[in-house]
Amino acid sequence: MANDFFSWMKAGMLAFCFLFVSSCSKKTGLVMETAMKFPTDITNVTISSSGYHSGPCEPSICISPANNDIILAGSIIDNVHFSSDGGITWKNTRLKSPYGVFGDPVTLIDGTGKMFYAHLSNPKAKPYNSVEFLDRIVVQSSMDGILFSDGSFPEADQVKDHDKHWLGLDPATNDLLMSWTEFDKYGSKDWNDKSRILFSVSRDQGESWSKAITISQHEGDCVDDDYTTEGAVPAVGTDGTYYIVWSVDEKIYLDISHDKGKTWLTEDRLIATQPGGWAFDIPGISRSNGMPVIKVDHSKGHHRGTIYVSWSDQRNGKDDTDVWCITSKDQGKSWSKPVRVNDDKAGKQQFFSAMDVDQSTGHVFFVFYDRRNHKDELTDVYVAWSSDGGKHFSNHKISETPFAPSADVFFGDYNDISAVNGRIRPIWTRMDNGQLSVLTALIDFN
Ligand SMILES: [Ca+2]
Ligand SMILES: [Ca+2]
Ligand SMILES: [Ca+2]
Ligand SMILES: [Ca+2]
Repeated sequence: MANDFFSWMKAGMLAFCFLFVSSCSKKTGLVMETAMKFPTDITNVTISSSGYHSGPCEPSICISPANNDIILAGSIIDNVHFSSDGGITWKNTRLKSPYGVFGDPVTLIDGTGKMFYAHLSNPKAKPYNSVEFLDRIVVQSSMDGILFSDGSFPEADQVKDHDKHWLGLDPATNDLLMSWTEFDKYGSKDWNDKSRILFSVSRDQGESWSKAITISQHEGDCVDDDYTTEGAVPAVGTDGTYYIVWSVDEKIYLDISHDKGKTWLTEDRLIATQPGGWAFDIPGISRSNGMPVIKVDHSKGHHRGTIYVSWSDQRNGKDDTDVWCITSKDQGKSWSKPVRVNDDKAGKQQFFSAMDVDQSTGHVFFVFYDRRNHKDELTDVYVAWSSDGGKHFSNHKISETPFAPSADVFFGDYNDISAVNGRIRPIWTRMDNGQLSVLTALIDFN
């Protein structure tokens, strides 16, 4: 959503372990659990920090599937964070584009190592005050993480507003999928102004984009709240099926395309409820979203083909936000009941969740803020891990120290996590004495 920024084991070793585990686990399912242990020696790395009451937040991160030492991250409003040593050191630059760079950073690296940074537009540099503001979703590309193209985009449109995109990759073709929300008028409280989900695909590594099409059936409002059709995320199945999930009206919907995005379901599939909606209040946080994430297991592991959808909500009460995960093993036809990802007792806040699947193993990783250890607004960061297809989740505190956010400081809308070949890199925002920073943790299964 638009940012209220101004107003307020190394691969070889892992493959060996995986082969060992998968041959053993045919005899007993317990072997996989004991053979791989969550790393205990975890270091936090500060990627970037800046001035009082403003600074980097809302981070996105992606490890290159082509070279696990290469990592591209972004944070608002226009920050690029690049590492070539697996996240130990970072080079921070500012992204520029003739179309403007206005937050909602989404980074992705394809199978050839080409990097993408998608963001909101602001061509006239007049946020909220020009018809060009939010006229397109811009995708800038780079081969080195430093020099970026001006950007490509589905056709611009100065009548509507385009916001809250996510990218997905088809690992078989390197096609780039994008889904986002089209607002008739961003922020409008007029019920005649509607919101809907759009889709476009690039089949030439981000050089050009197909004409955007509307895929959602039920329109939402334009308030940028629970009844706004928002939080669309695309993913590709092992058979090339396209999937997109989003949230509206306290429900999570799935859309499916069997023809590479040309046509979609004419009735979107309701796959879960989200009591309280995707927008909710967390004490000490300026605003909080629990929008869904979708990932598919493309590994050769036991759970290959499983589709995972995760989100957070307040079904257990306003003081007890939880992270949820559902799975489908039949191409999205049927879904499991929601499983609670955080494993603490009831009554504490878990929020700002993100998820990724390590395609070398099919293991699923989540990152979220967690207040289970505190009676106040002190906040830790946890990573949860499932190696059994989303039935059980182990939880691990990965922040070295807790922090306390402040509701008068814009904290962004999300955190992120990337998992490739046993290398897990969450990214999150923290605050110390009014100063915002984004951090990662070095989590390596080796
Ligand atoms: Ca945002
Ligand atoms: Ca549809
Ligand atoms: Ca709500
Ligand atoms: Ca909770």
